[in-house]
Parts: sequence; C-alpha cells; structure tokens
Amino acid sequence: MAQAATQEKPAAETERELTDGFHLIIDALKLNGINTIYGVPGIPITDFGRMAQAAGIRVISFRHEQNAGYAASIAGFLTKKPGICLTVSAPGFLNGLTALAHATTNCFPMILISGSSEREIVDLQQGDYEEMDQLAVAKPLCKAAYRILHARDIGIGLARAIRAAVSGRPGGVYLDLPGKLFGQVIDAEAGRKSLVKVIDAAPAQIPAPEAVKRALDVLKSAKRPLIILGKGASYAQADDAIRTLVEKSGAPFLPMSMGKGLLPDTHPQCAGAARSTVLRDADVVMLIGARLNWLLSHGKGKTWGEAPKQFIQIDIEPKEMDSNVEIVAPVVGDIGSCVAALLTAMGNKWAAAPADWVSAVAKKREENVTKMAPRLMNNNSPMDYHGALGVLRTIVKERPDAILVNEGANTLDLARGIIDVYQPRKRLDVGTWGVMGIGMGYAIGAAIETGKPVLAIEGDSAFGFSGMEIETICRYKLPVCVVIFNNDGIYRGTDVNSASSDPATTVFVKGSRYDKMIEAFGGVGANATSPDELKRAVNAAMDSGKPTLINAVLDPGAGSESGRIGNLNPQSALRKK
Ligand code: ADP
Ligand code: TPW
Ligand code: MG
Repeated sequence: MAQAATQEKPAAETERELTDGFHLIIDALKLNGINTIYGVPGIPITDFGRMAQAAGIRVISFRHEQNAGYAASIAGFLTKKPGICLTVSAPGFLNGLTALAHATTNCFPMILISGSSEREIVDLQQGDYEEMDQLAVAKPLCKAAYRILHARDIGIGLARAIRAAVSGRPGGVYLDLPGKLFGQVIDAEAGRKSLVKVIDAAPAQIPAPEAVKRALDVLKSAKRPLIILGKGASYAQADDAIRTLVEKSGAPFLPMSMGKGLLPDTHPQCAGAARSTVLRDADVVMLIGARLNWLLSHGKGKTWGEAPKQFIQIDIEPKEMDSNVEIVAPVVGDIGSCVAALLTAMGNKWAAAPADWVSAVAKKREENVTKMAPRLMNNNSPMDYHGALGVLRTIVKERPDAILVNEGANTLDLARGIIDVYQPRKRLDVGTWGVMGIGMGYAIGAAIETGKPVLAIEGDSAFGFSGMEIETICRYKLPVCVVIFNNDGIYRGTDVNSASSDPATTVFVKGSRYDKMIEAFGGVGANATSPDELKRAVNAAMDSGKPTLINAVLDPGAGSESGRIGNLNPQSALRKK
C-alpha cells in the first residue's frame, strides 16, 4: 500500500529534499561558527549529539551536566562566543542550570540547550517522563530564556540566543527544545532559508566624548591614581590597548583574580603585592571591567581608608554605575572602544602619575615580596601552602602559556597571591560567587578551546565537587595536570567532633590517595610529600602532556578557616570565645 501511494505521487513531490529539527539545529550552530558542544546525552538529545558529532561538531561528553556547563561558561569567557551546554530534561537541565546562573553572574556568554518534554503534557501537569516547566524555572536565573516550538523557527531562535548571550553585558541564555521539535520535518530549501547568521553579534558600544573627557579630567587631577583590571577587561581581548593605557597613565594597577596576566604580575606598575596600601591610599580609582562588589569591599569601609575617593568606571552595563558608591566619571561602552577613545584623547603629552606615589607603592610591594620570599623556599614535609606554591610559582613562570585553574579556600587565596601570571586569560578561578566545583569543567573547557596545557591547583574539597571528570580528561586525552592540595579537609583536616563518633563536618578520610583515582582511567598518578617531589612530578606531567593527578600531601593544620575571608563567617552570639 505504502509503495503504491508513493508511486502515485508526482515526481517533484517524491524528490523533494527534506530536513528536520536535528539537522536545522546543527546547521544553525555551524553557520554561526559554533563548533563545540559540552553536555551529557539522554532522552531527547542522544541522537542529536550523535548527529552533531557526525556533522563535524566536537561533542564533549561529561559525567555530570554541571561540569559540562562550567566548561561551556569558561569557553564563553575565553572565546567571546557563547559556550554551549547540552542537557536532557528536568534533572539534566537542573544540573546544568547552576552553571548557567554562574555564567550570568560572572558575565560569561553561554547557552544552555535542554531537551524538554511535550508542552501539552507539561502545561496540564499530566506527569510526563522528566516533566518540568524548564523555561519558567530558568527565567530568573539567566539573562534571557527562549523556547522553540517549530522547526522553521530554529534559525531565528538560535540567532536570538546567541545575540542575547554576547551583546551588552554577556551572560547565560536558556534555550528550551521540546523533544518533538527534533523530529519535525520541513522542506530543506525552506529550512536553509530560515537559518540566520548573526551579523555583528556584539556591536561596538562607543562611549560619548564627554564621558571620555570627564574621565580623563578626573584621572589628570589624581595625586594617587590606581587602575583596577577585572575579568571584564580580560574578556574584552583588548590586551594591547589596555597595556598601553596603563603604561601611559603611569598609575599602579591592581589585577582582580582573573584580570591577572593582562599585564604581567611582575610588571613594575603592578600593585598586587601592595593591595591594601593602594586601596587604602589611592585618591582616584579607575575600574576597567571590575564591579565594586564584595570582592572589592563594595568600594567603601576600612579597606578603602578614610580619604575620599573618586571612582572612574569603564563598563558596558550602564546600571553598574552607582551600584555601591558614587561613580564620578562613568564611561559606558565596550572596553575595547572605551580604552581606544581614552588613548586618543590622552594624546602624546599625558603626564604620568606623580612619582612619589608610584615609588611609595613600589617600595611597599618590594617589602612584601621580600618578606614572602623565604617562606616560598621551604622544603617542609608534609608541605605547607607556601612551600608547595613556591615550586608551582616557578613552574608557571617557566611555562607562561599554560592555563592555571584554581579553586579551594586556602588553596585559592594563597595561590592567587603567590603565583604570578604572565599572559592574559591564563588564570581561571571560582569567580564572583567563589563557587567550588568549577575545577575539572574549567580545565576541560580551557584545554579544548585553547589547545594549551592546563595546571589545575585544587583544594581536596574543591576537587571533590567535579572529581569524576578526571575520567573525561583521560577519555579525551587532555593535557591537564591536576594538583590536589590534600590537607584532609575543608580549610584544615584537624577538626574534631566531640559529641559523637561521627567525624567533624570539615574533615575527610585521613591520608587519602587521590592519585589512585586517575590510575583507574589510565591516567598518570603521583604522590608528592615535599616541594621537591611536587616539582618533579608537575614538570614531568607538563612535559608529557598526559592526564595526570598529583596528590600533594599538605600539613592538615596548615590552613585557616575560610582562607582569607574568615571575616565573612557569621558569629554565634552564644559561642564562647
Ligand atoms: P572581577 O570579578 O574581576 O572584579 P566582575 O565580574 O566583577 O570582575 O566585573 C566584570 C565587569 O565587566 C562586568 O560589570 C561586565 O559588565 C563588564 N564587562 C564584561 N565584558 C565587557 C566588555 N566587553 N566591555 C565592557 N565591560 C565589560
Ligand atoms: C558550591 C563553601 C568554600 S571553600 C570550600 C567550601 C566547601 C572548600 C575548602 O576546602 P579545600 O581548600 O578545597 O580543601 P583548603 O585548601 O582551604 O583546604 N559549596 C559550593 N561553593 C562553596 N564555596 C562552598 C560550598 C566552601
Ligand atoms: Mg583542603
């Protein structure tokens, strides 16, 4: 019967070329230069992943969506193109959502694409497989959220998602794709015509000349200027212009954690080692892609000292101005355009920052560096943070193009201060939320996107949040060396619970051998009990490019509660001092 029916169709009809939702999504991604997807397969996206891979898209399959999402978020930061995370419905979507919210909070462009179950059933709450109104759940947690119901809308839907993610302040976008969409068939020619190649996805936003002049007038008036470089400045990829601006101004600069490396930490104007001094004493502060949030004590209070400050802020988001304190010179636009405009307006005769201020900062910095130096050279076993970080600092100096991923509490705070970074976008860490769990996702995303070796310095607790992805690292044979600062716990491994036989809440199994984990997947494991051993093991790993995990045995008593932010711990009024 079916055969006969086909034969009866006119020739033109039978030869009509068809396409479907699967292929249209793939074509739309490729048309927009998106070549990598991070995700976890399952209903309804398993076949989509296979077809995407067959079509030449790199599909990196993870063990947990949150880690795939973190990989996508850092891909967005590193490339200025939205990183794509692909998940199944309800639980997979929710696992990915943490990373989407993280991307939005950190201003990284990312698109979470989740399959979902059918609208008819979801909207009547009739109990579908993995039923959830995902679009409604995602909305408050991202920059924009869209659903595509018809194959003919895939082109415009994806274009919208891309533009929303990368234009203005970058952020996370949710794209909901109900299962039925993938199999929808339409005429191939109509399908091709429906695709949209996004033109100028993140248009330049040029600051007003008056804003530029106002900013320079304030900067010129400064006796003690300071420039703060945030991760927005790193993201902007205006590296040369930023360096020129800083050098022309002659002002000390302070890199935020992921702003490190825009200018090397060893640059004579770097005030990283004189942080408290410059924050306290500066009279004019120019923020470039850095918010006055908790990481900068909201621009007020003791950290910022008694003397009144004037803030200049360069940011693409107008609402960021006056968010915490008055901004006397807002410069709204993209950092590339803003810095270029400032440089032009500064001309050739710009007077560099006052010499007494510059030398006072340099002196303070030298004092602090000298004070720290001997501690970094100790060869104690078990190691303390300084001994271990001292050797890693040298390794990064010798391998400046390696990407450093870093999370933990003490492991984070001390590594940030001790390890100098030499190139832009080489330090990736917990970001605005101080979130644990970015480690392996970031390491994978960074290795895939850049092809560079990755050194991940991880607290033993921090590592645990994404540890299973070492299988992913081994499977894709990525040049990732994970160093676990194993102090038997969160902050310290020494807490004791005196109320019962349960372990204290912050401690783990003593003497764990994390290096054994990677051996299960064919990677290289090593145990390091002294800085010398650590140095040998990390150098061997970085030379080999093989997936490696080094268990660095740290003194369980070496850390302090909450690392450097113990002051943020609420205190019980009833607790005896
Ligand atoms: P940090 O944590 O390093 O201090 P934040 O994440 O607080 O940095 O701030 C980054 C800022 O950079 C955000 O306010 C964001 O709007 C801004 N930003 C991101 N990309 C650009 C860009 N291309 N041009 C201008 N501002 C940008
Ligand atoms: C998603 C709270 C902050 S730091 C940390 C936790 C659990 C771990 C610190 O121990 P680690 O480092 O990594 O061993 P070290 O060197 O000090 O011993 N859940 C999330 N994010 C955060 N920030 C926490 C919990 C936390
Ligand atoms: Mg620890």
